[in-house]
Amino acid sequence: MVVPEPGSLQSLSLWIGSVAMGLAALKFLWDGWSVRDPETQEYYVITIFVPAIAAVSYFSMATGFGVVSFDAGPGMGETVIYWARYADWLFTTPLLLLDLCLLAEADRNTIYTLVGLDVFMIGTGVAGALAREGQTIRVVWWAISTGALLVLLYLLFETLSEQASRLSADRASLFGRLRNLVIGLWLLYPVIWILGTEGGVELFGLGVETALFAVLDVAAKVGFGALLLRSREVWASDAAGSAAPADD
Ligand code: RET
Repeated sequence: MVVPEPGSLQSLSLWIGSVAMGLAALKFLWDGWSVRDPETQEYYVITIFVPAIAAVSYFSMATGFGVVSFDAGPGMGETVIYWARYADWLFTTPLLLLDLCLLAEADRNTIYTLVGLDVFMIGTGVAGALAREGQTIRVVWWAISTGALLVLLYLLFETLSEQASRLSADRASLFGRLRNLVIGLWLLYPVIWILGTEGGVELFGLGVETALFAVLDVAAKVGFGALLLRSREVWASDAAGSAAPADD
């Protein structure tokens, strides 16, 4: 077990991440509590689980359970890996995609393809993170994972956007904003990974890397969720008898 040193940038980022995610989950839960319209509830159920899962993942990393240290082989040496992030991403990234797909009224095959690519991306990413065969093999895993990300983002941009263009102007525009947020933020993950300690380039250390991932995670989960749920009138407008918007 490798407990991040109390007071270090790593430890601070993880504790702040955990509290921020926990508070966001509670806020979304609070806002969604009185919702009765099933379609609206669907977005709340999905979106509440995203920060809730992240909160426990961050807690596990801050307390030393979600982190391992091992000899990663040639070009790497002793390496500290926060494996709990991948457990978090494995569940939360498909949930975020599901939100986008619901909003775009995507067909089932598009949903399966996106979720499949996403699980493939996180799966190959964790293989790279836990690889002990040295830096070259890690870079190969990274390239495979990044390939899946690029195809996934292309599908968001093409297929899903095409399906969203048939929606009302308001809904299509909200979809466009959320989609751009996803494309912009998700592309930064492989960059941090390869330039940081996982890829072995070590342009910055584990402290900076942990802080950068924390900022990205909060933006990609809480920023995304808040924007989606705040725009409830856009997707709940045609749902009969939908509850009044929550007080913010
Ligand atoms: C990894 C491994 C290296 C290659 C790629 C990766 C992509 C990760 C992504 C994560 C997104 C996480 C989100 C979390 C919070 O909500 C796994 C770093 C491509 C895109 C959005």
